[in-house]
Order: sequence, then structure tokens, then C-alpha cells
Amino acid sequence: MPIANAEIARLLREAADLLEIQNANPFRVRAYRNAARSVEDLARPVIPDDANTLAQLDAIPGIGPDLAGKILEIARTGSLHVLEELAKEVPRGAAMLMDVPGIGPRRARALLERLHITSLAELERAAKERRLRDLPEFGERLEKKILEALAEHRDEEHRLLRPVAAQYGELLLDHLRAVPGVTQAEIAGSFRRCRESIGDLDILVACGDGVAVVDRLVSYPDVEEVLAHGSTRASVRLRSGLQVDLRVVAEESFGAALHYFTGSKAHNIAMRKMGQARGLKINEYGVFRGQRRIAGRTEEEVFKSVGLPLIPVELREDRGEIEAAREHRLPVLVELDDIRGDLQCHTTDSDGRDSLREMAEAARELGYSYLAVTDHTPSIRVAGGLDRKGFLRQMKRIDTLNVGLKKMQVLKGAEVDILADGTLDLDDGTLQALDVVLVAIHSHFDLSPREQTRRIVRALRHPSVDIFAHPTGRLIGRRRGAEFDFDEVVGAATDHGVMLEVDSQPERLDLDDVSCRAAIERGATITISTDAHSIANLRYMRWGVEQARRAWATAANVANTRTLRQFQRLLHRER
Ligand code: DGT
Ligand code: CA
Ligand code: CA
Ligand code: ZN
Repeated sequence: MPIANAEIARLLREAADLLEIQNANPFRVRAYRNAARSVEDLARPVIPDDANTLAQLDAIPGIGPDLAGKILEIARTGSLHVLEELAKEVPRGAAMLMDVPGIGPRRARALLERLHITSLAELERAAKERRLRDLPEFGERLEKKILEALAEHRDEEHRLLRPVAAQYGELLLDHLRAVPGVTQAEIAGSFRRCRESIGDLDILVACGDGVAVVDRLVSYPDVEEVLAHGSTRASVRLRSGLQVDLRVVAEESFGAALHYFTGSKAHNIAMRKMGQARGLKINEYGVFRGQRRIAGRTEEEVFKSVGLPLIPVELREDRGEIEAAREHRLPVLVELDDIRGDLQCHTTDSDGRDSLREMAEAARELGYSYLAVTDHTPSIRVAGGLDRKGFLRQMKRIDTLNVGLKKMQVLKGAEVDILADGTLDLDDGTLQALDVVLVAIHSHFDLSPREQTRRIVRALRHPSVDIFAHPTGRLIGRRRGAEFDFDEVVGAATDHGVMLEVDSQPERLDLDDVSCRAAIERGATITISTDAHSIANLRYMRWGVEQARRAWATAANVANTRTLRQFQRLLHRER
């Protein structure tokens, strides 16, 4: 029974955090973090009982022989001996302290050693009692910032990013599908609606024998605690803290239950009202006229009973989808298969893990006909950004590479940093020579909204700029994005023919669904890019497409559904 790669990554990261608090060798800490990143990006779960697994893990970039052994240990046993040893010296809760913005290993150590703080609750109490400000590593300003961060943190408590939840959920579904008599099993809830983060997993199973399915869940090795359990339902908490709610229903109710537990709650309420207007009762068991069930086996039946076509799951937020369905104007949403190229990625020339050639070949494998290589510019020092000379050299290498690539073209690009005053971190000549220019903000997130707007608009007005990448710069659960006048920025983008990106990195998904929809309604063209920093990341496209679907995007709204020729016509080079 494999374990989710996300679970392996979680334990490796926890070990890295504890090592770091203990002031361990930074290389050792980095080795754990790199291994965590590599393992969570694997396409398939690590198979614990295969004789070749160790060698295969060792061969993965970012994973050495030592960490390969540790990964296998977690895959086999669900736990990591070193981590348990570490936890004897540093309480595991201390690792959580480093999730708070402003707290790194040095400050976590100070909290631990001098105030004996080992949990977020204790940290909050100490901050409220003004005990942090007297520590030399802290001070009054940081104490205030920490309190604010903790308040924000609470709102997003324990929400998991969708791709992480997917790894846990898919293994769990496989586990439950093995019960004899199970005909269908799905994850419903916010997960099915493709929300960027998930509070808990709602699993729905059709089976005549509810007890067998409930027992199977309760005995799942990754279950830490059983919260409730009956003959057709159960709630458990996994070791990662993720809660799973299970309901087992009869086959003839599966569609109604799937609709109900997919939600959203607001969508359900609106649907129920529509039913009432027709004298129907809609609930998780079916659609009823009086005592008689008139629908419920499939979701299509449920929608049909109130005169509607099937509404795509991503739209079910009560944001106008029911009206649109009634008036036969539901959008035909963009699909992963519509995507013909990727418009943001990084190589070893800046902060990527794989080379230009490796990235290009991987993109060709995915069936793309173009890939824009968009390494960073010099001001992003940690990313080893390229300067003018660096880009000129890379452009020559791209020319050579393109000669040999069949049916795929690498576009010469850059992700150009927008400086604090709105000017660009690359000279005009180089910008002109590139095929496609992305601009993005990576610092000065705290400018006033007026200054931020002015800064961004100035950048978008530069005649060489094609795409505004990850526009707000948010990191889900970690950093709120820059604040600016969204309408004005979208207006500037459409005026100057600049496209707006949906960055598919699970932590970014930026633009988010609501802003992306607003941008599209205002006439903006969007791009969906992976911002890949490795070959594995090129598969992130799926998450961006889902976010765009939640924004009601059709293929026509998305620039990289176009052929290379059509796409090039959108670029400023052709003018
Ligand atoms: P989450 O877990 O916070 O990411 O969000 P959801 O949407 O998965 O919410 P959850 O897990 O509380 O409930 C799953 C679904 O069950 C929800 O999307 C709609 C349905 N549901 C839950 N509570 C109610 C309710 O009081 N009324 C109605 N009509 N539906 C409900
Ligand atoms: Ca849920
Ligand atoms: Ca739930
Ligand atoms: Zn960036």
C-alpha cells in the first residue's frame, strides 16, 4: 500500500525544520528540502516493495543515496527514525513556528530556548503578553507583525493546496474502490470544484455494504484518529492533519449525493430554490415530487429535473452559473488538451533545475508546439538572473537548439523584474531582441496601492512587454499579494495589448479565479503558464487550467491555445 508522496515530503520537511532549529549543517538541511521537493513532484507514488525503488530514487536529481534510503523508509513504515530522534530534542511543534512570516530558524531557537514556546498558541499568548519584544531577535515591530500574521493564519487554518490533497485523495480512493460491491467512488466538495485549497476531503462511495467501506477507511494505515464512525458514514483524520469525511450511498442516490456534497453550499441552496418553485424537493438522496423519487442516479438527472443542462463543477459557486445554464449561455470551458504551448519556464541558466535542452525536449514530449524560456533578470540575485550578455548567449543557443527540434519551437523570452519605480530590469535593445517579454514584481509588495498601480502601469506601457506574469505575487497561505487598482491595471493591459497570466504553480495560482474572471470580462486575454523550474513542473499546467475554468475561461480567452503562428500575432514583435 503506497503512501502519498506529499506525505513523504511533509516528513522530510519537518526533519529539515527541526535540523535547522538545531543549527545543523546547512547542506544537510538543504538536502532534505531538495529531496522533499523532488519526491512530491514525482508523477507516481513511490512503490515501497519494489527491489529497484532505491536505485530509482537515487537516480532522481535532488535525491542522493542517503535521502533515497530515508524516502524508502517512510514509504515502507510511514515514519522516519531520524525525525523521531530529532523530536526528542526539539518538540515537533517548534517546526510550525517557522511557518510564521518573520520567524526563521534563529528566532525559532530563541523562542524555544528562552521562552519555551513550542506551539503557535503559545507564540500568540507570548506576543499578546508582550514578551517577545524584549528578546534581542525580535522587538516591538516584529511582535506586532507576528500577531497580525497569526490572525491571518487562523483564517486559512489547515487548508491544503489542491495538488497535495489530490495525492492523498487518489490513494485513498484506490483503497476504497477495492471493497467488493463498490460501483462508484469520487471525491466531492471543494476538491471536486477545483478550488485552490481544500479544507477537508469529502469522499462519496456507492456500495450496498456501507459497513465494509467504513471499516476499510478506518483501517487505512495513514489514519491517525477516527473522529466518528457509523454504518454509512465516517470521519477520520490522517497523520498529516487532513480530515476525510466518507459517506456511503445507494447506487440510485449517487448522482444526488454527488451533487449535494460537491456543493458549493450556496449553489445547493440556489438549486433547491429552483426545485421548490417546481414543487420538487432536492436533497442528497434524490429529487422528490411528494414521496416519489424522480431523479438521483446521475447528476445529469438532477439538473434535468429542474430544466437545466449539467453545470461544470468548477462553476458551482452561485456566481451566476444557474442563470447562465437556464439561458443556455454556459461557457465551453478551456481544457488541458487545448493548450499548445507553455509561456513561462526557467532553466539552469537562472534558478531552474534542468537545462534549456532538457526543458525543450520535455515540452515536446508533452505535445507542445512552443515553449517560452523565460529566465530571470539580474535584480533577482537569489535566482542568479541573466544580464544582457547572458540573454544574448542564451538566444544563440536557442537558435541552435531550434534547428534540431522538430515540430517544436523554443521562444526566446525573459521574466523581467519590474523595479520599484516601474522601469524594467533589462535594456531596451535586449527586450527588442527577445520573442516574448514577461514582466513581474518580485519585491516591494508593500507599496501603497496608488504607488503600486503607478509602478505596474508604467511597466505595462513599455512597448516590448507582452505578458504580466503572476500579477499579484501572492503565495497562498504565506504572502498576500501586492495591492493595486485592479481595474486600472487590467485597463492598461488591454490598452497596450499585454496579456495577463494565470501562473499554475500550486502556491501561486495567480491570477486567482475571481480576478481572472473579472479580467476576462473586461476584455483581457490570458495566458496559462507553469512557471516551471524543472521538467516535472511542466505538468503543473493542469492546475492553471482548472483555475482558468473556475474563471469561466474559454479556449478563445487563453492565448496559448493558439497555434504558434496565431500566438506570434499577439506579440509586440510583429507590430
Ligand atoms: P472546504 O472543505 O472548506 O474546502 O469546502 P467544501 O465545499 O468541501 O465544504 P464542506 O466540506 O463543509 O462540505 C461539502 C459539501 O457539502 C459542500 O460543498 C456542500 C455540502 N454542504 C455542506 N453543508 C451544507 C449545508 O448546510 N447545506 C447544503 N445545502 N449543503 C451543504
Ligand atoms: Ca470539503
Ligand atoms: Ca467535509
Ligand atoms: Zn516570477
